[in-house]
Amino acid sequence: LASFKEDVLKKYPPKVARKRSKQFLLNEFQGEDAPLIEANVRTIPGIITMRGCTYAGCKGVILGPTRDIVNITHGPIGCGFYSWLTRRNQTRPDTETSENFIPYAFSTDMNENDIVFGGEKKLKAAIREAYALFKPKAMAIFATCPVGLIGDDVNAVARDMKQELNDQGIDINIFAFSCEGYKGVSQSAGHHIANNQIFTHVVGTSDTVVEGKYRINMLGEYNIGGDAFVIEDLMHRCGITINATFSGNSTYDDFARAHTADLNCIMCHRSINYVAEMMEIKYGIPWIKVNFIGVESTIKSMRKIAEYFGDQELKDKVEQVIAEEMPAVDAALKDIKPRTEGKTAMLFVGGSRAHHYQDLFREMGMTTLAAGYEFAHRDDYEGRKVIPSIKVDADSRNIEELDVHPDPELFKPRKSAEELKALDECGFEFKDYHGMMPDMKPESLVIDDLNQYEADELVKKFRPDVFCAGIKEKFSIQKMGIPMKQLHSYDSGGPYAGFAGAINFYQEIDRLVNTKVWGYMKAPWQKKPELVASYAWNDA
Ligand code: CFM
Ligand code: HCA
Repeated sequence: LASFKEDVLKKYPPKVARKRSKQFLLNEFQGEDAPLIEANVRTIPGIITMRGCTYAGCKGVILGPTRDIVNITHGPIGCGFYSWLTRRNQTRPDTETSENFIPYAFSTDMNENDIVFGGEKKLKAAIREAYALFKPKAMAIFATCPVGLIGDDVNAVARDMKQELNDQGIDINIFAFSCEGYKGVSQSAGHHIANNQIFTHVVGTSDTVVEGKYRINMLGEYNIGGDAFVIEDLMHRCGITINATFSGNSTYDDFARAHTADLNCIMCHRSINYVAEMMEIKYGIPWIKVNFIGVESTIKSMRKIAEYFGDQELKDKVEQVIAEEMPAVDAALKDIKPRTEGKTAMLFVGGSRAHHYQDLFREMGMTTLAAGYEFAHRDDYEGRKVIPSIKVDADSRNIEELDVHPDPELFKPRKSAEELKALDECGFEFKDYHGMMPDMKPESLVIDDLNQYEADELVKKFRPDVFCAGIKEKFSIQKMGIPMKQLHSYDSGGPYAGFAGAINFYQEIDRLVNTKVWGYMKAPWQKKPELVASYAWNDA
């Protein structure tokens, strides 16, 4: 593995090799002292990165899964089209007539004329038209690259249009996002821009309190392939109320009353951890890291939530639900493990799944040889303890940090000082995330912002039994005869969360790594040189 890094870097010009070298390491360390890895830095031009853009992170990832906000892309049609449902985020409206705009892609369809003469008028017309057709309670406007380049002011348009409609007696909230694709290093900047605006314009604006003894928010769970439905079912059976999810299967009203929950649970740390911090400061809601990918992690997370509330009744209920689920899990593992044990995987995904899914592979007896994130930050690799030492560069400064204070009316501590102390003494961890590297084997490879060339080299050299990444990697990997599983869209599979999801995953991976089809990838003449055709070319 160590020589692999050297071999790969040799192909780059010296300056590129020096930069890549800091994002590419052997996970050798003792205990919690993970080595420093460079992350959240710009991709070197010319490299075929796996990353997406800031607009994708804002519109596609954070706001995409909301069902009753009309999300209008101000830009050329491709931006709106390609961020529309490719992520397989699902939603379940309360009734057949409840608002659901997810099946629609709203866009101003900017063309050359708008680029030359400005697109603000067209955007205003689009907002009026969308209002007349759908009468939504909220609209969100997203800037794409050309909007920033020509200087259309989406925030001013949102303000003006909100005023115009409010003046007609219409109760509507309209807000905009300066999430031009180039604004940050990756999707991660888009998450931050989206979350800041939702926190500023929506959270805390409703005083509806949902009934329930144990009321939590689920942050960073986007209901890909129906994952949130599985988690909702588990929580419901335990007697836990999900007050708001950011943002899988969510509504505008869920966000508006998010400040009333008693605990924030973070699934995807990368895309939202700062919202939990801000909600704690402003409203007094503590937060914990959870993970519902993998059976052991699901159990740990359920017990952690129960421990936070502390009631024996809840703890018993959680144990009962776990006991109901485990026989099917044990039976599935007993079936598949003899075929998956000892096999190997590589995972290169976004900002949290490359870590979370290692748990599922471990349960199947499989080893992760190499893993990395597309756009996570150092804390997602090394743990939150490194946050104070992360350099603030020009790109990070480009993304606004909100100045948050306790809300004079809405701040309410959820636990007394004694209760917090008692939890602390039992080893209960608030606001912590240990990151990916401490969970990986010392001899594994960790590579940030993997690119096409490096992915090809990894596969050629180590021939893993399965390679997990996204659509851009899918076919080049499969053409090398290695099964490829998309861990973004789940291909057409899922859900993979919770117990039922884990069983799905075990069974799919078992089929994928054991099918004989990959052995047929070589054409007959590649295996038998005597079949190679020879051509005679006659110039005459
Ligand atoms: Fe979080 Fe996500 Fe991910 Fe992410 Fe994404 Fe995604 Fe992902 Mo694709 S929010 S960081 S920006 S878990 S869309 S649901 S699959 S890259 S690992
Ligand atoms: C995004 C969305 C994406 C892309 C997945 C992929 C997703 O980053 O814009 O490259 O296959 O999960 O849909 O991450």
